Amino acid sequence: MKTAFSGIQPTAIPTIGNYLGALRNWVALSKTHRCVYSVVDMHAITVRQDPENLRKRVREVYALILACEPDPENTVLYVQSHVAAHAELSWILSNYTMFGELNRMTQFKDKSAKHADNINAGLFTYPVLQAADILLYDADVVPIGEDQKQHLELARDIALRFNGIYGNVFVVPEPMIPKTGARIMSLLDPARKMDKSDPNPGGYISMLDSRDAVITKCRRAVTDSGSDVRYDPVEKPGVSNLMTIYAICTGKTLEETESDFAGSGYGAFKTAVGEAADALLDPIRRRAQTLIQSPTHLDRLMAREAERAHAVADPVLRRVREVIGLLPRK
Ligand code: ATP
Ligand code: LTN
Repeated sequence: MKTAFSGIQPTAIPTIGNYLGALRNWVALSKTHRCVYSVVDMHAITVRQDPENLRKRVREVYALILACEPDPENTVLYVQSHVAAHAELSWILSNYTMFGELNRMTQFKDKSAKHADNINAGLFTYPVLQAADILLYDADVVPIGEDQKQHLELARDIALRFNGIYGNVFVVPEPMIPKTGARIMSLLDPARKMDKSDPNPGGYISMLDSRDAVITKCRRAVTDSGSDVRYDPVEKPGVSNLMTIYAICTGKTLEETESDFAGSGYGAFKTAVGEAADALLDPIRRRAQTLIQSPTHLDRLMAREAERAHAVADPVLRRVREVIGLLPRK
């Protein structure tokens, strides 16, 4: 069985963008791969977090992933900071990553602009920790949205550089980016990606939004002038984004979506998008709400899963320590 690894930040409740771009594939891969999935709390602290809120979010995001029902036989789901090997490998790999490489990362540039008062070193070295996450589990494939492609390429470059010096220590991972849904755009600004940390909640559909909120947000989504429901991301980015959401939620093609709404106008179309999104999210939301009510159960699961993750990561870390010449730890 090949291995898949991916992570999600507990910065906010995941959105339908996170689901369609990434989580949906996490679940699909769990049928055919050994999967290791992580709530990456150490990545989340590159942006200032309220401690109480962070604890709450980690449990909520963990519950939401469980509620998406990846196959438990093949899946390890753990909290990143519970496995110390991530921090250690990240430090080691930072010595095999060039300043110029990190300086080209568009996520760093975007987040620096957004958090101009806190452009810290962790924000800069964030992709090194991400490379450590992936390489620690000998991952063959990494299911992600389009925005993470550049980080994955860097992780591959680091692995190849390291292997070039020390032999085949790391598996070089491949990204898995879906053909549709890899970049769901904001409902209020179709030029920007839908972001779970958007200060305006009207821009995203959270996976825990109520049915009413989902439908209202879709009805208020920015569309384009004209009235035909036609897929054209350049001329009609707002409508095309809603069509993508509708098509994936209902399992229809974009052509079928176009013909379903021929001549019906934007009003009816937007309501139908909201209903389709709600139908997809409703069972996940219900399961997640039940799990969130039992924090002690979640904490017990997290402890068990951290041990399982540690058992995979530790031999890889030992391999790395040995090839670079660190004396073994007794
Ligand atoms: P933040 O706003 O805190 O940076 P985010 O919404 O970008 O969060 P992440 O936790 O960074 O979410 O990403 C989790 C996964 O979801 C990643 O694989 C990422 O590529 C994917 N993803 C994020 N936003 C979108 C989107 N708008 N469309 C499709 N996939 C997305
Ligand atoms: N950087 C990613 C989250 C992330 C990740 C990973 C994704 C951290 N570690 C390892 C895939 C593999 C993000 O911002 N979406």
